[in-house]
Amino acid sequence: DPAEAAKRAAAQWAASQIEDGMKVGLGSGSTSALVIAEVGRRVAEGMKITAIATSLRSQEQAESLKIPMSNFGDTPRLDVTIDGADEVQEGTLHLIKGHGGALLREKIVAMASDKLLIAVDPSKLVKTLGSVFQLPVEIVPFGWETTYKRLSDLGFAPEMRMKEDGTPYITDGQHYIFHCALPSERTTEGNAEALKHTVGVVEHGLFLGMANRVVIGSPDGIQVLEA
Ligand code: DER
Repeated sequence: DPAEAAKRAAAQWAASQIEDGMKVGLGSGSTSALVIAEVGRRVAEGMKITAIATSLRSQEQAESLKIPMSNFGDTPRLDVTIDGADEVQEGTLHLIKGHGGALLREKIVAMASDKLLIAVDPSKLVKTLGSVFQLPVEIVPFGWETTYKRLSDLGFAPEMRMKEDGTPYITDGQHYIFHCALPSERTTEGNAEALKHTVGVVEHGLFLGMANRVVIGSPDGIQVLEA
């Protein structure tokens, strides 16, 4: 499967950027799972790192691989976080993240990191954000109907993310996720601001100006984009 090979190439290169003694943020999603597997292999060979995960699922995978885990009480800053993305905008390296449901912890961990390295397959590169994916937005469950209305009135056309059983998806942080459109009447930054200032919104999946490097895997190698 060429997409799998591309993800694997990106993940392995990203994991190779980790140096002994580093404090590392571990991302969420299928590409990050390949990164964590590679990090686990290197830890088994003697690499010394401490890590903080961006989701319970990534935490469980890392612990199963005996990757030493820490927390922000003991480790307030990280040297690098390696994560995936749903969309990477060519040129700006702005990201849409969150389709793995982990955007809140991903953004908190990314903000505590000196460097953010994103590993993707080529399908994630877009010219305009929102062209392939809608934007995930994390919402407080209490009064979600009122937040839904506020976001609708702002043109975001929110849709509740549901589980197979027909109940709302619940994040690690015990919140809901709305999938939103990006109204063209505002700039990307304008939409990010409007979301952040909407009561009931916890966080959104626009990671603007946060990625330092993006590694794009392909079946015959990798390409690295620098911010
Ligand atoms: O939720 C996220 O931002 C994750 O990084 C995820 O969406 C990336 O997806 P992947 O499974 O294609 O790596």
